Amino acid sequence: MSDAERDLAEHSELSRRFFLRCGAALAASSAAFTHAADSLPPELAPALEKLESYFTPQDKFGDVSRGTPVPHSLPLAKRKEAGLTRETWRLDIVSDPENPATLEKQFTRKDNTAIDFDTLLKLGVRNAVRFPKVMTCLNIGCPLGMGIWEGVPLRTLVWLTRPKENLRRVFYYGFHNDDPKQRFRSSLPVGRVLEDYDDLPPVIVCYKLNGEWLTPERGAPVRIVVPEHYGYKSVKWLTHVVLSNLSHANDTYGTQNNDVDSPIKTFAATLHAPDTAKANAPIPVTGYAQGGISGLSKVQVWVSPAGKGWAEDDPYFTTAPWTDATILEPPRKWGGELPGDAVPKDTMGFDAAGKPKVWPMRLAKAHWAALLPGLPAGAYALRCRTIDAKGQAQPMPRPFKKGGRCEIETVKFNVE
Ligand SMILES: Nc1nc2c(c(=O)[nH]1)N[C@H]1C(S)=C(S)[C@@H](COP(=O)(O)O)O[C@H]1N2
Ligand SMILES: [Mo]
Repeated sequence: MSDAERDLAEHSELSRRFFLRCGAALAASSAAFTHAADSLPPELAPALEKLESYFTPQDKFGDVSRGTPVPHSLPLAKRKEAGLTRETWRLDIVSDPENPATLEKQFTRKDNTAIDFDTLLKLGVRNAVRFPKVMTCLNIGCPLGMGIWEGVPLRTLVWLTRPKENLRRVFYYGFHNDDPKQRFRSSLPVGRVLEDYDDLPPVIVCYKLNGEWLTPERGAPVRIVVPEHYGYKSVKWLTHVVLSNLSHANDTYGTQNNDVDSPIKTFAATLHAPDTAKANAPIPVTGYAQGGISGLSKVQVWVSPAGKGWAEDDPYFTTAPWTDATILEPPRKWGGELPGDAVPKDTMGFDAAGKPKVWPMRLAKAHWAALLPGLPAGAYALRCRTIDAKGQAQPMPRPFKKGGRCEIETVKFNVE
């Protein structure tokens, strides 16, 4: 089995279905980018019309949820009983019995003091935030979806316990059929929960996506969302927050050889690339780039004759004749089933008119296009890569797969 196959096999049947849907979502998309791309060569128009929408409708997200059965597949009566509806949801916030933090107060179902959904929404009146973020699984090469996530900063809930000392880590988990073996846990240093350094949005206890309540599949009624991290930190069907004096990460994902301290990487991939192209006619190509923690400044492409090797001491093709693709402007239509197709008021990173303050956005997707010059008949390899905002070419500075997929994509095609 190849590494890619093994990764795939590690995931559920659901993720296999997701891969099939990746292509389907593209075919079903609307011409969101045509206006913004008016200045591009007309040969690109048909490919631009087929681009996916910028934001992803909740039910078009990829799903890699664990659980037998997966919690969102439970019938409504069961979900009610499990606290997976807005009316029945309860959140315990407790000290870790094994590494106790010193708290003045704890909130538990047992004592009938657990936080309910109304209380969460009341805290949201003054504290709620929303921000755009791409949801990507560390183990999968293509993002699961792009959304605007809304909720209450996790620290607002942490402060309710009036912590005094011995608090170094916050971990949290969600409903998994009351089976400790199925529990999916993630964690953060308390410093990250309490403070938003490097201009990051807060870690949130999230209840809305793209302006609507979370759907069961996206983690309803409440999930964690961590802006700068891969999906495994954003635990769904949240039931427990545990305040701990542990000094290191204790994520479920860490037990599977993943690097759980690596934030989202910058990388590019194609969406529309040719299987076969006509000789000596320009070739339209489109794709997306994920802006990681180090931002995104450029997307580049390079076509070379297939099968020809490259210098062994240059595994990342740094000396190849790459050329710049065009990063598309913000789309005319946002998609994602946003009410009125408008970015909700006060979304972080957007101005009062609902326009992004900077573009491309960090920790988000952008789309790109390139018109490759005509080629003589033959077999070719198309590659694309990003340059991040610090000038680092993909896959550097963190090329390791278990810190987030970012290998340079290769698409083979023929010219006839
Ligand atoms: N409770 C729970 N939360 C979870 C998971 C899970 O299996 N159970 N999977 C995680 C992983 S590995 C990813 S990549 C994201 C995916 O989020 P999405 O389903 O909204 O796309 O959810 C995360 N949250
Ligand atoms: Mo994941």
